[in-house]
Amino acid sequence: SIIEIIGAPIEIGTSEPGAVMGPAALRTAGLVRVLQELGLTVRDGGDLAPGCAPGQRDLPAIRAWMTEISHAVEKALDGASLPVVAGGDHSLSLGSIDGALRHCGRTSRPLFVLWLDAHADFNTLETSPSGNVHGMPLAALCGEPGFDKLFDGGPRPRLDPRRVHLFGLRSIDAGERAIVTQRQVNVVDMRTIDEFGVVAPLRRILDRVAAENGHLHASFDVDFLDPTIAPGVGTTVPGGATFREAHLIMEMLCDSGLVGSLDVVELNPFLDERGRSARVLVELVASLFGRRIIDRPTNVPPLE
Ligand code: DIR
Ligand code: MN
Ligand code: MN
Ligand code: MN
Repeated sequence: SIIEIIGAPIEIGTSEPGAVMGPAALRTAGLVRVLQELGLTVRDGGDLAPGCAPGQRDLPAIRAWMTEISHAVEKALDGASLPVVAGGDHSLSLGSIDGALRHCGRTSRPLFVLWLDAHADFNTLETSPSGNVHGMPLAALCGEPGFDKLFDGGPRPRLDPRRVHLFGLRSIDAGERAIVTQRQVNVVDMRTIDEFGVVAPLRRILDRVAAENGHLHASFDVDFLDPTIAPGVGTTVPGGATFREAHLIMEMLCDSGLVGSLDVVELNPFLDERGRSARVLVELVASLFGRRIIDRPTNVPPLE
């Protein structure tokens, strides 16, 4: 299918300026070119522009952005394209997942979310220590109370927290921790990855999505990666995924054929070191969309 790049230059959800430059840095690092080199058809419609001043961080601006992002993602999916939302801070997932939920509702497929992130992003306005919306999108999407003003009004689809898979978690606030547990959100934290690696836990998730014929939305926060390979993000947390772990995850996602939509979020070029993080992200996206060292039989059996 056609890959549709949707630029969402926002930093309304974070207190660290610079994420507005994310989409531009991803393009500069070759996001469109690497996908074209794989023989894929890429449509880059440029950046969304809902008409608020850049840097505007009030509620009407958030609502305008989320509505715009949601519509763009829904439209791409309805047209059988695969949307890649290039951010911009993680609040953009309020829009992208809302759009994916609307599409899935119409096609009666369950939506699963793979949240590759050091954080759970499950804070509510009450539990958030920072007040930053990029730490809240999953809580809002899953219907925790207090978020109605972030959305357009009108009925909105809810994300099932039991279909959310946090992956790479290593920083969680006390209040959101209680909610994550109570709502039965699935968690593959860094301890699990240290003990079992990425392959076994990810295979379980992918098997589940396949068994339920689900649409998988992958949301990739730069801080999932270790800061030594990706310093260009406002909230680095030590002990993140290595390049090889992240790369293997992308290859497994590619082999699964299950990813129907993707966010690439939180890249902050202002904090990056000479484009390093942007280039790593582009490499990873290329692997997700089929770049491989050499072709191999699908479903390579586990070495036992
Ligand atoms: C923190 C940081 N839990 C907060 N969250 C981030 O502000 O709610 N998410 N950085 O990616
Ligand atoms: Mn579809
Ligand atoms: Mn995040
Ligand atoms: Mn994060």
